[in-house]
Amino acid sequence: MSDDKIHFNGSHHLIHDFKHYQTLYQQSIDTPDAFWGEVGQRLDWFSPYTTVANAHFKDNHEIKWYEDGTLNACYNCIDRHLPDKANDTAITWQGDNPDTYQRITYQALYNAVGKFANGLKSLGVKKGDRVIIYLPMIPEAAYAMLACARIGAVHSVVFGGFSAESLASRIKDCQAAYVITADFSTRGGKRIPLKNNVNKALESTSDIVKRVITIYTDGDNDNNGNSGSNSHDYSEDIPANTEREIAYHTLINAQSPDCEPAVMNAEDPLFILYTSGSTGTPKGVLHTTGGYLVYAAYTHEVLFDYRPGELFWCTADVGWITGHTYMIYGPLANGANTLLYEGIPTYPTPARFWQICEQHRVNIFYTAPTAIRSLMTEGEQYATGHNLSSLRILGSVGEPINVEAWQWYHQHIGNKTCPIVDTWWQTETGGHMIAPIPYVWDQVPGKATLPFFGVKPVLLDEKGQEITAPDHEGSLAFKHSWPGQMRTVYGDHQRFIDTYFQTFPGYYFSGDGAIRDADGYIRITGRVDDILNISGHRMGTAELEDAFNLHPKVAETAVVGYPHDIKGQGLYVYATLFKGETPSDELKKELVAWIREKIGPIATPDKLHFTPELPRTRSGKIMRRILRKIAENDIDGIGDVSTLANPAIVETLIKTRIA
Ligand code: 6R9
Repeated sequence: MSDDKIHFNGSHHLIHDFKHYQTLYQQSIDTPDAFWGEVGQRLDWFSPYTTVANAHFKDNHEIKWYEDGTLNACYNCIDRHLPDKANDTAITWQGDNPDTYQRITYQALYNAVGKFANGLKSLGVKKGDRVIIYLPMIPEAAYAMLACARIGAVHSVVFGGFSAESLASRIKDCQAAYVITADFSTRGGKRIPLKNNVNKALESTSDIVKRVITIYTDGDNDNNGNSGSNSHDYSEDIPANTEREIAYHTLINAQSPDCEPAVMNAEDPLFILYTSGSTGTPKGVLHTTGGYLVYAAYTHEVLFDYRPGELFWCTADVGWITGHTYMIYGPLANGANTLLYEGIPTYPTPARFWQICEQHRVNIFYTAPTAIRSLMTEGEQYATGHNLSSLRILGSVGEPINVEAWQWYHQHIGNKTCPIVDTWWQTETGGHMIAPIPYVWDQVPGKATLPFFGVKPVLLDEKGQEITAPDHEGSLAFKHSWPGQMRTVYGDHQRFIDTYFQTFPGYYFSGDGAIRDADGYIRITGRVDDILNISGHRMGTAELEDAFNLHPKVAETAVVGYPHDIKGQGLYVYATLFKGETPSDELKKELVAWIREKIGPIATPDKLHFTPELPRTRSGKIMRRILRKIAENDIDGIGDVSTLANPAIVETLIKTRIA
């Protein structure tokens, strides 16, 4: 069945029309080496590659692209633009405070990154060392990532909303001897202490972490691109171990801005980013240098139709893959002007996003459906009160966009003239996989539509057979590698194989379900595994349950998602207690505080349901399907429960369901 399509007037600067896309797409599938060999030329290589793809979805599951080429990601994001763009803005930084912003030119970026890189070197950071970056959305977050890339250190950015314990587990997993942080994060007018979390994390990682670099943020960002007075007396804030601690401004003060970029092999690691899986602790998704950067830059240019001089704003936090690929690496590799916003969508008012779009004349705006839905409930008057005429392209990422949110975005933000690029991809894929190329084909609200070049999606049935008939839902998998694909789970290649290639041998399995219409347009239906997507944040139910179960009063938990108007999915937690413990509002509060400390505020349950037991099969397996139905209030959908070991509990759960 085909839906009504929406047409946007305009033309793409690279892809002339649909036929052109089809021709290029076919080439990219039939002759990937030729196709990606040419695309790879968009980067500057120190020594050229002579091979392109060497990737296997079987046997050793080794994925290599451009494997004998050498390059440096930071050089590609900065140095090579200097001859033409030294005085062009690379980063437009907008502070949480509406009066505070900076325009950082490519030259200023070069200087800041070079000093930081030399500073890191002076502390002993070497090629291959892991560096944890735990920072708010300040320019130094970009400097830190690029400085690592410059010297070949492997950064791992940890989202500032994660707790001390989450931070510690990541430090341990990748054995990071260096941590870069800030005293505070400022969001919505409030200062949230970050360094305190680092101090707490250090209690269990002091044998691993050698140096901690702290950026003191108070009042040192002004509107002239001058960041960093050195007036802060940091001695009072710093706990005992002064040998380990160093203030950022002290570190970079006397450094030269010139730092020779390290010569990296295309397959040398660029970064590790932790993401939730359906089992166990978060996985360290490893991306390497050459393929990732080619893919980031190319998808950024094609899918946003990015043109020189335009201002591109991706609202994601730097702690997520979207912040890596479409706030930092993609745009800067393309010599773009990329906007970094420190604050939240609703401060000082729900007009903030639109006020920033107007103030800085944003051309391309990329955000998550959850943000659109929450601003939608505030009313369109916040948007209509601003001049949004600079906007040309809109984007969506992180979760399926519902038709209502799509229409609101289209009408009130895009003035019905801006294509909406609904981009489906994952931390693991490095960049966009399925999304409409703006102007090149007509769109259907809620459909990510067609694959990007080189991407061969298939829908598989339970037996692993490819579904070719239209309008049948299946598991979304991919037949061939693409340059931006993750290479391994850091330190655990077997986990990489088990997670992504075991369900359907020979394919990369995404964990998502999808349905394809007669035009080949794909609509993503959501995760088919035990991963939740709360406000576009990925969370594994197993990881959450493990954290709850550590609480001394909790015997067992089962965490499921249910449809939530704004967050997409809400978090419903069923908990059983140890004998002698009684459910109470007090205990509820205790458990909420517990999970916020174990994982972070993003894991705060929406509903917490105490129950004497969980429904189980005779073999003892928790019946999550039933728990999901109850959470969704789909009581009719529960079906037959007579085969359960304890069928009576279902009735009790329905009666005590948290509405
Ligand atoms: C980039 C990012 C990945 C999961 C993915 C899927 C969901 C992302 C989507 C989407 C429908 C879209 N997802 N984009 N679902 N439409 N346009 O979000 O990475 O945090 O790893 O999440 O997010 O379920 O599998 P990540």
